[in-house]
Amino acid sequence: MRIGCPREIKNREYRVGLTPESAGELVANGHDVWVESGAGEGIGAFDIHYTDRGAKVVETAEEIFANCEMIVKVKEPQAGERAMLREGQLLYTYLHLAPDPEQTADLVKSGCTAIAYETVTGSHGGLPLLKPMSQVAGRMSIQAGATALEKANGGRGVLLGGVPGVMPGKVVIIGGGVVGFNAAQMAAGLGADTVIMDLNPEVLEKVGTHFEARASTRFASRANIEEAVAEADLVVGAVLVPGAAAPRLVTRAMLKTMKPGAVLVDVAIDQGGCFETSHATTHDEPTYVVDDIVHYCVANMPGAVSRTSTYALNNVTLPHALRIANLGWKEAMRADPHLAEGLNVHAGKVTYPAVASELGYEL
Ligand code: PYR
Repeated sequence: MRIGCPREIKNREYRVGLTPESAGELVANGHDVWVESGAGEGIGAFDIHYTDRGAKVVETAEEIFANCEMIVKVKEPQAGERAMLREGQLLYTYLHLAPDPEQTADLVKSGCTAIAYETVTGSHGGLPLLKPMSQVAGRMSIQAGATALEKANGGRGVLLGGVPGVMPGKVVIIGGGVVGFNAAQMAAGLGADTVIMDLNPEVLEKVGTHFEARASTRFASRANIEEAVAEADLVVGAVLVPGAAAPRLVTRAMLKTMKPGAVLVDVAIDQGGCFETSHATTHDEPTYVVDDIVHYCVANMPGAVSRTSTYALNNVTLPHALRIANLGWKEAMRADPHLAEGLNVHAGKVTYPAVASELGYEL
């Protein structure tokens, strides 16, 4: 199979779909790998690193989209990339279609077969192709929030860990899954007063047992969220309903009860965001203020730590990429129903139930 890896073009997206090592693994399995010149520069991988591993470097994304059977990326295809997708072409990347009707319509129109990393499931449960980026984003949410809390950045001038004689900041993390757990590790590690909220008693028990006295847990009822948010210096939105739009758990009315200069970091923004006042921002302009509350809603947080993120991502995407390339996507999905869960669009139809119901497509 000929596999193509274009340069990512989303704002400040420095990750790349294939590391040189992954490209080399595909080549060793008998496949042709075409990489756009400069695609790996954001992780310190140059064209020579790819050619050394047997990949071919081409000058433009157009050549890749025109000639490759499978396109491996990181972020959802941007409008210009979507216009180059062809009938029968395989797209393997993050998509986040539920909150993105335009992208969905373009993929349907293109006739391509689109596999979304974020809906592939795992034999031990969970979403293994989303997990490493959730770990990265969860960990980053605390450093992003800590920066936004600095007075010069619009925040209330609070140091999360405090200092001897001065109380630490209060971090409220809504969602105790992978993002929330990793956020809590960083917040508790800094010495912040950390609260993890979730609706699932088993999740509360698991995080409670893990963190013991270093963080507290609280049931995420509406009343409890209202109370916790009003006391917080930093709120991290870490909820996920697989493949579907995130529920809006913090309303605009709640902002009025918060401390001026407090910060919201919405890690669920890829799925539409879990704060009513969230809208996606970029690494160039990561924050905006609503009702005196600083919002950080960067949709591709892991892109900023591109090297760590790309290697973590390739660890989980490469095994499936190899199987798809070796067996063809249909056989690979027959052999592995967890991979089949990744199919979001095929031959002009939306195939993922949560996306179809969110956007009004027939399955
Ligand atoms: C990202 O890491 O950017 C995702 O879309 C999960």
